[in-house]
Amino acid sequence: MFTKKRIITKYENNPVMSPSKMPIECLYTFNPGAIKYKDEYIMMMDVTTLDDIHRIWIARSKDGYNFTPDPNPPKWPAPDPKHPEMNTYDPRITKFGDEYIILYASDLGQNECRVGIIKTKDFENFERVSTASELGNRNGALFPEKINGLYCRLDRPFGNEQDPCSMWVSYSPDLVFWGKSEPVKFNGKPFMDGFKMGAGAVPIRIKEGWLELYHTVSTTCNGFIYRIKACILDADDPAKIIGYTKDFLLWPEYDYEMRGRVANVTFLCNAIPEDDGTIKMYYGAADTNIGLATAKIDEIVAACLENK
Ligand code: BMA
Repeated sequence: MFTKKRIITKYENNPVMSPSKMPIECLYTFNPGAIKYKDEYIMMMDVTTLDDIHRIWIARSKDGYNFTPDPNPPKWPAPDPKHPEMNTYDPRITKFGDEYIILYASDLGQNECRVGIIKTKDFENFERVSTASELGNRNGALFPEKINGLYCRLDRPFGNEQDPCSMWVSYSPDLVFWGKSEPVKFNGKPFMDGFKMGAGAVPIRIKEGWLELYHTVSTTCNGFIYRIKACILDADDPAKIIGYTKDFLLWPEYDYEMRGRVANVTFLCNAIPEDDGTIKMYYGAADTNIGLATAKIDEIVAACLENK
């Protein structure tokens, strides 16, 4: 059956953030981690400065639609000298107890990437947790609670960005040492959706397990297209997919999503649950802008359960 209507609605005044809204000249503003903190929406964006370095920069909003970037980027905790980093991007924010733990891509170049981990209590002061794990990993998304006594994250081990790679689950006793890694599976087999795929949003606890909005990449004659789908992961064994959406939920269709640093990209790092059962998604568009999209959690869950 064909889905009759789209589940995700894009905000009519998108994009909510673009390079022209920044207090400095910059190349791109995209792929934010996003969360509600006190009475504000916080976005930790990838702001690529004129030297082509990807830096994390915070923007804040009272209403979730109008964002004001901070005058300066946050003071970023120094990396371990053994694992220097140049670019920092794709931050995913997890509220864990009274702390916010941020997993991000820490790289020295496109194919030299690790998952870096920092934390904050106030989005003003940040502290390093671990410089980074093993080389050749990205798209780290920490679950908001321990699973079977261990920290748990989604990640995406990869060799070369041009090669197929998929979503894995890894565990840690201390957020520093990671192991027990295994690919996410559907019906007992490693799950692959598209040419390559990886975590999008930090998983959200629902009664059926964990809702995960992931990115899936298709190839075309003109390059990759990044689109968003969703799956439900088992509550106690998150390497097990219970069901996933057959249809794409979010895809590039407007100019601000189709033209920019990398054309045809919609990319997600967090989805923010609201009290009315909806989620807000601040998504990167063409690696250049940030759009806002909303959806009802129940409708996404139902679409996942149609395909078990
Ligand atoms: C991925 C990440 C994202 C980016 C996407 C498309 O590998 O680097 O930051 O949005 O590629 O370029």
